[in-house]
Amino acid sequence: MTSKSRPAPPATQRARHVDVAIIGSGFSGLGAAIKLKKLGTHSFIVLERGADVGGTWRDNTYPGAACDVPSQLYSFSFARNPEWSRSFSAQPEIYQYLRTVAQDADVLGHHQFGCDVREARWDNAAQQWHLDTSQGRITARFVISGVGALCEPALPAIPGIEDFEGQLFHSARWDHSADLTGKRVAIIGTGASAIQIVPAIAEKVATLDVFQRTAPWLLPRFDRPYTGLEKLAFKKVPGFQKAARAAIYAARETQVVGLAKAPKLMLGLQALAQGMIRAQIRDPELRRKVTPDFRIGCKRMLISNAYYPALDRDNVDLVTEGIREVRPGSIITADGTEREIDALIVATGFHVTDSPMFSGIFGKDGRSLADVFEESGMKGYKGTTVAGFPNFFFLVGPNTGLGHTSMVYMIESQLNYVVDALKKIRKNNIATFDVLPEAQDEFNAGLQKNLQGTVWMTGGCGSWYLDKHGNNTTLWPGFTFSFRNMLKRFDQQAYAITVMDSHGM
Ligand code: N01
Repeated sequence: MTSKSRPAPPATQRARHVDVAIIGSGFSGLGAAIKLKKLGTHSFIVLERGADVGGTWRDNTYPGAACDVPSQLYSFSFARNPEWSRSFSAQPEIYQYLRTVAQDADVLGHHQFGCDVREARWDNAAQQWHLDTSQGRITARFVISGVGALCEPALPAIPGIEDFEGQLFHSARWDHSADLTGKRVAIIGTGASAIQIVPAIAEKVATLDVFQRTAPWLLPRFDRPYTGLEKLAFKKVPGFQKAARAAIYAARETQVVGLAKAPKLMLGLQALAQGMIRAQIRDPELRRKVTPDFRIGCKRMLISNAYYPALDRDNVDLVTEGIREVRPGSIITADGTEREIDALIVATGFHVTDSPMFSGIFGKDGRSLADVFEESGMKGYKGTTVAGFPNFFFLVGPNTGLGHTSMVYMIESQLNYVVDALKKIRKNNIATFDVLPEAQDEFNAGLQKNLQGTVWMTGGCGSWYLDKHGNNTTLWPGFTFSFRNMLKRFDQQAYAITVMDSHGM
């Protein structure tokens, strides 16, 4: 398709045209850019609202931020990084890794930073996407969403919170100008972010009130620095790092059996977690409060050796009373107790199944992803395409999340599918593809069947894995290698296809 085939808009309004517009430059968007660069057949641009690559690893700079997936798995297979300093990397190292990968792959020149995509709209007539961005209009034959699932911080709707006069910020937007030393601090939430923040700040603050709505299950964190010998072996011994990676991958993958196939097998892990509570907490009342009332694995299992000891400190209080309101200098709990504070950290997670990004993407019927998901739930085909949204790839789309291993593996599987699709599209002169609703429905029926009986559905908890109807629209319920196999090839027969006419339209 060329710009000659359409009436040209006035020069002042002319949009820049590319074959592929990638939105976001975290692991998924960056991975897409690298694959497209390697493919070498499509012009592309990466639209990134931040000032750098890195996504969540650029944005989440809170004290203690680190990965709970082993470093060996939390890296691209094509950039394994023999330099990891520890078995579980901290945020600065992962961020730097992504920057280095972007540089080495020479894709930074394709990035438009500080570019906020406000709207993406499919144009049936022109068979392309129109993107309205903070830096002007762009048209693209294909859009790859790489915005990720954990990019839009969710703020709690607590009465009075907007009138709080102290320092207030979300864990994913840490205010580094705020010095918490000697301050009375409160943190709302006890998820993966909070359990890293609490031990990192407990020593320096005067008091720390940790507001817990639901106690999480915690397991030990087997983190350690790599020895010089290991690093040398990663770098110099052919196949060593690959083998280490494969062994960790296999060990992690076995967890699927307990999580998805036979949740009772998770009881052993639960016993380990209970033992950790007994070993690390002296106060019986605190032990009771931190013991979850649901089956392990139902919500994300957290790993930390430092969280319980931090809670056990004299200046830290775990508050399990609900929050009634926030006042300019305090929090009032449901029982009427007032807790005076200087700073409030909200570690309350992200908009996952209700991302604001969904309301800015409009498909072929003029309906937004938000409208479509509102009506039928967050559904896609193989987690990567959505019926009614032609020429659109959704990385980290519906039901691609994991509770046990690395998302990078899932992202790379999706990228295989995208690359194969782009090759076939080119070879077969395809103008548009749109997944058939019946193929999508059949896929989701199978998926939801597989989710029945899993710990995420039967474990007795609510979590961000579930949407407001109680459906699990975020997690992949099987082995990750089955996901990879499923996405090996772009299955054209599942799509409504149009081919280019003689004018390239
Ligand atoms: O967010 P969360 P997160 N009043 O949604 C509570 C990834 N991650 O930022 O459980 C009171 O898990 C909420 O309570 P409840 C990882 O995938 C990875 O911690 O809903 N409390 C919960 O305790 C993770 O799953 C790493 O009852 C409220 C907490 O806030 C995802 O990010 C590190 C509330 C939110 O927990 C999100 O983790 C960090 C309210 N109104 C994060 N609203 C790695 O290591 C919410 N809560 C890779």
